[in-house]
Amino acid sequence: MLTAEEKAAVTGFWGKVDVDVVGAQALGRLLVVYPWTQRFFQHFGNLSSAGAVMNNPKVKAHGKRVLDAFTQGLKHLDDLKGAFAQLSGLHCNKLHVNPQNFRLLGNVLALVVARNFGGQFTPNVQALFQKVVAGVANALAHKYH
Ligand code: HEG
Repeated sequence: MLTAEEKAAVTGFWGKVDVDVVGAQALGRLLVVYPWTQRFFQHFGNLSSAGAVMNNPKVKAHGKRVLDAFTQGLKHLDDLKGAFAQLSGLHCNKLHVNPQNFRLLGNVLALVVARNFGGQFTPNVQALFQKVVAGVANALAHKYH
């Protein structure tokens, strides 16, 4: 999917990203901008307004968890399907998350990263990052049946 040089550019950039902050913001914004995604997180408590979502500690913690898994996946850019096979099965069989949502999250993530790391998120890295989030979304959707 990516050359060795491209992989180094993406992972080098990602190393500068504060995963806790970006994860919390990305999941929060997903829930605010695409409110139907809240149905999967009813048990997270107060999601009644944008402010409530963005400050919800469970949203923050889960955003970090999601991005930690995403970060792990970046170590396997040549085998994203293998890296995300188990999580794909879980999201399909147990969580029943529509895989379209992985693409939405990927887009929101790119926006949040651009906002927080604009200067370093050069057009070259942005293009590579788009490929990576698309690859991750694809891999997470792979075990759906
Ligand atoms: Mg998912 C749980 C990763 C997108 C809804 N997600 C999890 C877990 C991980 C994870 C690591 C914990 C699994 C476990 O319990 O062992 N999620 C993950 C990634 C991505 C993603 C890497 C995309 C990059 N998830 C995603 C999206 C939705 C969603 C888009 C819904 C809109 N995930 C979801 C739910 C749970 C997890 C509802 C269970 C949360 C809980 O009840 O604690």
